[in-house]
Amino acid sequence: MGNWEKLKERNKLITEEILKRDEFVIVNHHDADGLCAGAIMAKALERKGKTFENITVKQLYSETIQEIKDKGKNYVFVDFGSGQMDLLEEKIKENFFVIDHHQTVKSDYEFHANPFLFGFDGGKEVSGSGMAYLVAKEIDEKNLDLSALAVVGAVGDMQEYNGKLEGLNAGIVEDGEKVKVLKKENDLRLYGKISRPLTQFISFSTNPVFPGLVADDKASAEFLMEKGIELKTKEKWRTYSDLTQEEKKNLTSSLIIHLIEKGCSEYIAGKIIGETFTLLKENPKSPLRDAKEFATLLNSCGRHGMPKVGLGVCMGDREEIYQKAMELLLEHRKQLREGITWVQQQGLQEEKEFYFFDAGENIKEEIVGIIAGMLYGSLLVGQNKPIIAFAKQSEELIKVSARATDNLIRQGLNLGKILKEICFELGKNAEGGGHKIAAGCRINSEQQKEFMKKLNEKIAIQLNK
Ligand SMILES: [Mn+2]
Repeated sequence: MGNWEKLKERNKLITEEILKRDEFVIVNHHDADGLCAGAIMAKALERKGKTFENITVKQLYSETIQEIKDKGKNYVFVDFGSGQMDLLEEKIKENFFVIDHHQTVKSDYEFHANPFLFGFDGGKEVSGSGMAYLVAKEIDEKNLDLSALAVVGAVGDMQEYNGKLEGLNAGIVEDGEKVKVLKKENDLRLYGKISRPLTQFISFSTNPVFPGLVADDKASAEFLMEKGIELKTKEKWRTYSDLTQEEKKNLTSSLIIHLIEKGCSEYIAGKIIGETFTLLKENPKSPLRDAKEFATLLNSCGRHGMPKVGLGVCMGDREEIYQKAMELLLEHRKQLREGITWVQQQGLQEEKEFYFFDAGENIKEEIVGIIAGMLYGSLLVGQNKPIIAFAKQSEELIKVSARATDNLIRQGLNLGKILKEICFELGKNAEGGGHKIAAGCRINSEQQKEFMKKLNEKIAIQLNK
């Protein structure tokens, strides 16, 4: 069990120190959670009249720290930093704060907030943006409205184990309900409830993929009509959000039955229902209304080199920057579909202890991890081994993304720890780490074979084989 008093004490200490200082550089990760964390920190500082700038980076590699270390006076690292405490202390001395939820290296540094230091599980109880939110709440009670962004970050980091947000995340949801920025419901958890016509809602679904209906609008339309669900009202295509309660129930149970009939386990099929989070201040027709779609929109910005667009949306722009984000969202969905299709055509390869695919230059390194995660929903792979994805990062470097299932974690798997260890053993430019269930690193191209060999060994040890 986590010690909330001690974590709160740490957040207070950080808050007091932040309020004494000015001229901040907020350094955040480029995924949805990182952007939300960066925006929460920015809002909290802005509301206190502090000056700041945001820097978004793909990863906190040692040369990244070197590059940014003279950009400002005080640094707040959000959604990463815990795995690099030694480097930060060496290069930035005491002019920095780390607010993170990834697994941490040993450090006694004072201005470091991380759930693992206080007995909470940063893999599922709180995200990077959740941690930033808890500090923002210490900075000012008025910041309760930022809980909506913290929930977007948690959903973006896929923290809804067993279909719901638990632990510190659940408290953040309560804050959001209290100040009426959030509504929690039990509902279907597919992407595009607001933004996609019903047929595409089913045929485009990648998490999970519906066998026999995937990428087939005609089959999806027939499936819907068989269930008595009208596709159109007058001339307008209906979306899931347009359906009556009765129709929603009917569609949900039909989809679950369809998955089970096609050989999907009841556990996986059941996962399409769970908690969903509505952002009450957003336009009902906007993808920002749903936390999952908001997170996908942010990933589209950050992971495709446009983090400023994502941050702009988080900070409140609903005009030009928002329009740009909507364009990026379309492109992102297209690249994910192409990536999944590519892996489906190539087939996954199987090692003793893991599945893998090597995308080379066929899938961008920024989204290869998302695609690896989606594969568990695709029925292409069993749930019994982690999935490893390789993609080319540069001439010399390969990006590695690793994903696992809840079940493997319960059996003792810890991908973040394994990748960190292997990188340490490989040396050279190999660096990485992360969560038990999702982690990443980079290695030199010629290290790939050795990497796979070590990976087989270490997974077997953790799973007691
Ligand atoms: Mn995160």
